[in-house]
Amino acid sequence: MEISKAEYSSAAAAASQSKASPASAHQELMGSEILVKSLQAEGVKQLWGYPGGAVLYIYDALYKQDSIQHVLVRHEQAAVHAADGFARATGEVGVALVTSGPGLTNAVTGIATAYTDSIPLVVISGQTSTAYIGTDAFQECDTVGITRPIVKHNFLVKDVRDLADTMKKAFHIARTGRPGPVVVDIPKDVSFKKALYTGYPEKVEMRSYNPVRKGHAGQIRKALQLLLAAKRPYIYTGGGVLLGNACNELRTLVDMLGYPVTHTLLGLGAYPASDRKFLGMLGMHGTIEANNAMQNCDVLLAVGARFDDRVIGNPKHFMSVERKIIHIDIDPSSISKRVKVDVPIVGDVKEVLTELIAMIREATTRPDAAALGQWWETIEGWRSRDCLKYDRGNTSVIKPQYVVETLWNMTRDADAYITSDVGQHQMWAAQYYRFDEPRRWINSGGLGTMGVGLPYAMGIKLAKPESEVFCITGEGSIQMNIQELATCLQYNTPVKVVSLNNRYLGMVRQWQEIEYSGRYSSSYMDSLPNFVKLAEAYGHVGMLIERPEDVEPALREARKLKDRTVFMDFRTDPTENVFPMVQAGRGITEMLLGADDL
Ligand SMILES: Cc1cc2nc3c(=O)[nH]c(=O)nc-3n(C[C@H](O)[C@H](O)[C@H](O)COP(=O)(O)OP(=O)(O)OC[C@H]3O[C@@H](n4cnc5c(N)ncnc54)[C@H](O)[C@@H]3O)c2cc1C
Ligand SMILES: Cc1ncc(C[n+]2csc(CCOP(=O)(O)OP(=O)(O)O)c2C)c(N)n1
Ligand SMILES: [Mg+2]
Repeated sequence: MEISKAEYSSAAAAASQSKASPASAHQELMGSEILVKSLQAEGVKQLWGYPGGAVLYIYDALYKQDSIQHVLVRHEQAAVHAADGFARATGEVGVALVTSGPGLTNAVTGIATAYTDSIPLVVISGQTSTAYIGTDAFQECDTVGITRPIVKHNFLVKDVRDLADTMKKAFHIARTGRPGPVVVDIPKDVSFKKALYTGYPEKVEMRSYNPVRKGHAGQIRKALQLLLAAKRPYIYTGGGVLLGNACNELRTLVDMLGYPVTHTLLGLGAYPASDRKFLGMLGMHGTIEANNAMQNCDVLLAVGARFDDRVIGNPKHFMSVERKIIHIDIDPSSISKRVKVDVPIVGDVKEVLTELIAMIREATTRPDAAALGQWWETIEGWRSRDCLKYDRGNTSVIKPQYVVETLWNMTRDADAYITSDVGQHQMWAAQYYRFDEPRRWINSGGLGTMGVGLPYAMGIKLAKPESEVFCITGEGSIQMNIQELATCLQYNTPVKVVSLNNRYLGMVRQWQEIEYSGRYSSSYMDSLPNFVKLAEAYGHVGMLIERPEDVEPALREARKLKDRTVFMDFRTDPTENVFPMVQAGRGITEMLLGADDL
C-alpha cells in the first residue's frame, strides 16, 4: 500500500500536535511514534541501523526526538554486530534497525552470530505494507521465515494496536531466560497508521514462556555432596556466567573451595586469569593443564557452558573415563545435549550459585585437603610444561603472540575492551591477553563470524566513550566490514585496530598445513590494500609496523592518540601456527604442542 504525501503530512501534523500536548498517556499516535516511545520506555539510548523505503516513517519519528541516538552504519550486518558488541559489553539489550528485503537479508549474519552466542538483541525490520505481503512486492522477503531458525523469537506486527505490547514482549524475551535475538517485523502501513497509545505496558503476560530461575534445592544438595567428596574436582564455566552476571558468585565459590577453574572462549574474564586457580582456556586451543584437568577430574561442575565440540573434542574420548558431571544451565535443552550428565540443575546461574554457596557455608564437611593437594601437584606438573611458550626473543620477525602480550602488559590495569575477529589472531588474543574482568573480551564463538571485530569495537566505544577499545583482527577479517571505518569517523568512536597481518587466511592455512598436507588452496591473501593509506583515506591514522622492536612504541603512540581511530598494520610471521591444537576427531588431551609435533 503506498501512502500519499498529503495523507502522511496530515497524519504527521496531527501526531506532532499530540506530541505537543501534555504528556497524557492516552494519545493517538502513529505506529512509528509508538515504536519510538517503546524504545524510550525500554531505556534505549542508541541504536544502529540503515534506512530504506519500508522504515522511513520510523526514521522520521527518530528524527523528531533526541533521546535516542541513531548510528548510520555502512552495512546492515555491521548494525547488528555493533548492537551485539554493545550488548556483550554492557549486559543490556542491543537494538538494530534495518529496512525490508536486502536490509534484512544483510542483517542475517549478525542475527545468527548473536543467536549462537545467546546475546540479547531486538532487531527491528521494515516490511512491505500488510496488503502486499505475499505478492512478491518490492523489497519484500519472508523475514519471519528467513530468521526463524536464528532467533529466540520473531514477530510480524499486523496491527498497529499490537505494537507497544509486541515491543514489550520482544525486550522481555531477548533479555530473560537464555538470552537471544528477537526480530520485530513492522509493515510500512503499521508504522504509518495511528492507534490510541495508552502508555507502555508495565507487565508481560505470556503463558507459554516462563524461564525457570531458581534451581531445584534437592539437585543443588546432590551437587554439593559430590563437590565436597571430590578428590579431583574441576570447575568448567562458559558464557552463561557472564550472561547471568554471576562472576562475583563464581569467584566466591572458587575461592571458598580452592578448586581449579577453566573457561571456554566465551567465558574468559569470569574468573581473574591472573589467579593461580585459573588454568587458562580449555578446548581445541586450550592449555595442557586445562584440557588434562577436564579429562582427569573425578567431579566436573559445568556452569553456563554447553560442552561445545571445540571444548570436549571427540565425545567418545571424553566419555571414555569415569567422572561425575554436574551441569547448571538455564536452558533445559542445553543439558545432556552433547554429554550425559549426572546432576542436571536447570536455573539461573546467579541464583543457583548463591544457593550452593549458602549450602557450603552451612555444611559440616570440607573439601578433602590431602586429595586436593595431590590434585594441585598433578596440575602444576602439567602447567610447568608452559605450553604457551613461543619464540619471544625473535628480533627478525614480529611474532603475533608478542603483539598481544605487549598490548596486555600495557593495558592490564587500564579500562580496556578487546574485541577480535575470527581466525588465528582470535585464538592468540584469547591465549595471551589475560582477562581479569568480565565483559572485556568480545568475540564471536559459536558462529565464528569474520567481520565482527570492528563493528563490535565501535558499538562498545559509543557506549563506553571513556574506555579504550582495541580490535585485534586479521587482514582477512577486517576487510569483511572495513567500511565501518567511515561510521567510526562520523560518530566519533575512536577505536584502535590491531591487525595481525600475516598475508594469509591464517587459520585456514594452518588447517591446510596440518590436515591437508600443505595444499594451500586459496588461503594466501594477495593484492592487499595499503592499509595505512586506506585508514588515512577514511580520515584516520594508519601505521605500518614491520620490526619487533617497533611493536611497543607503536602501541604506545596509538594509545596517546586518544581521539583518533588508529589502524596498526603489524606485519607478523606468516607461518606461525596456534598451539596447543587438538585436531579434528581427536581427544582433548591429544594435543599438538608445537611445530615439532607436526
Ligand atoms: C576459530 C575458533 C576456535 C575456537 N576454539 C575454541 C577453544 O579452543 N575453546 C573454546 O572453549 N571455544 C572455542 N571456540 C568457541 C566455540 O566454538 C564455542 O563458541 C564455545 O566453546 C561455547 O562456549 P560456551 O560453552 O561457554 O557456550 P555459550 O554459547 O556461551 O553458551 C552459554 C550457555 O550458558 C547458558 N546460559 C545462558 N544464560 C544463563 C544463565 N543466566 N544461567 C545459566 N545458564 C545460562 C546457555 O543456555 C548456554 O547453554 C572457538 C571458536 C572459533 C571461531
Ligand atoms: C564469514 C566467514 N567466512 C569464512 C570463515 C572461515 N574462516 C575462519 S578463520 C578464517 C581466516 C581468517 O583470516 P584472517 O582474518 O586473516 O585471520 P588469521 O587467521 O590470519 O589470523 C576463515 C576464512 C569464517 N569464519 N567466517
Ligand atoms: Mg591473516
